[in-house]
This record gives sequence, C-alpha cells and structure tokens, in this order.
Amino acid sequence: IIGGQVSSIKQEKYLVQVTTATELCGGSLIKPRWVITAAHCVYKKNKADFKVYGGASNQAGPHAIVRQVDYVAIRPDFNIKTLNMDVAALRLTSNMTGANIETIGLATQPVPARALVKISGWGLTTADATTTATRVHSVIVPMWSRASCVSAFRGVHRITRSMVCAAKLYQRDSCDGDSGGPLVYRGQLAAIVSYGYGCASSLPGVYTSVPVIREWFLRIVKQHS
Ligand code: 4AZ
Repeated sequence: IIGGQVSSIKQEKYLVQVTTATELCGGSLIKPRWVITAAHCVYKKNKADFKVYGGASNQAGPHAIVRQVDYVAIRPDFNIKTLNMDVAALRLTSNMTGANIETIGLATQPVPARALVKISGWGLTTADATTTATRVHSVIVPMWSRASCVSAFRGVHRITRSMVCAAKLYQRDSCDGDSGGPLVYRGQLAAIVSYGYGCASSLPGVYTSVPVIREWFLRIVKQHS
C-alpha cells in the first residue's frame, strides 16, 4: 500500500494474508471457512503450500490465527496472460472467525465513479521497496469511471468487463504483495486487488469487480460446503 498509513486489524477484520514460502498475497474472509483472493495468487500452486493468516496486524505474529487450505477454485475463464476474471475461492480446513476476524459481504452493485474506497494489505509501501510491510497498511483512493480506466490503458492493456480502476495517480495505490486483497466501499467488498503497471505510477491500479464475479463465488461455496 503506497501513500497510506499503518492501520490496525481491528479496522480490517475481514483481511487475511494468503502466503506460500515465497509469496505474499491478501484475501478477504467471506464465510467463516471461505476466503476470496486473486486467481493469479494461487494459479498452478499446490493447495498444501498455502497458509492463511488472520486476526493480527503483524501477521505470523504471536496472536495470528492460521489455517490451511483444503480446496481451491479458480474461475474457469481466468486468463493468466490478460488477467481477465482474476478471482479464486479458498476453503479453509476450519472456521477462522474470532475476536479480530470477521466476514465481509460481497457488493452487488458497482462503485460509482469518484467514490472513495479503502484498500489494505501488507504489500510494498514505496514503489522501490524490497520488503513487504510488517504491519497492515490502508489507504483511501477514488474509484475511476470505466471510460477513464479504458482510456488510461489504451494501447497498454485491454480492460475487460471484470476489471475496474482505482488510484490517486503518483500518490496512493496498491502494490506488490497487496494482490488478492480487499477494496471496500460502504462496508462491503467491492473489488479485489489484481494488477498494475508499477505502483503509484502514471496508471491506476486494476481490480477485479466483485459484482461481476459474485454469483460464481457463491455457487462454489454452495457446491463445496
Ligand atoms: C502486485 O504485483 C501488484 N498498483 C498489485 C497491485 C498493483 C501493482 C502490483 C497496482 O501484486
């Protein structure tokens, strides 16, 4: 998270870390046993290699709750090259809810252009940093209209219907390690950190729109609970 502040897990109770030995991503707890994250965070990885941490600002710290993953679903139309439909569902080995960890609802409607939203995670806090954050950070950024998102990325990356943009250019953005984490609007999960061209650069961050992928996620939960 670039241009934000140290937060507290008490302010981001739905936020979890999805980790392997070598990689860090964010995620959000949607049901006591289900996490939503980015597909590219789990693509071609073994479910046994994941650990999911929650309930502590300083993850992997003494009070963090940790779970393993026993089922992974990647949206079948996810494309690793274009990052279209960048979403995955993770089932945990047991419920994760507790004092500092709660579920968040999935938004049914897109966020209006220019509305202020909150993004959070343990990703890089400067574009040239080499290590991710020890404590959770958050930042408020404006949502972009679809037209401004498409126009910003013209000739650079095709913006599909699953993608939305948010950022304050050159100042406030998500970054490496924040992928898979939450973009929250009015207390609901509205989008998932997906990708960018650099961080706090001349281009906004790109997110997977939750209203677009919500029914798929809920169907997976129903089928595998
Ligand atoms: C990443 O690599 C990443 N500025 C996530 C978000 C953004 C850039 C990179 C958006 O996880």
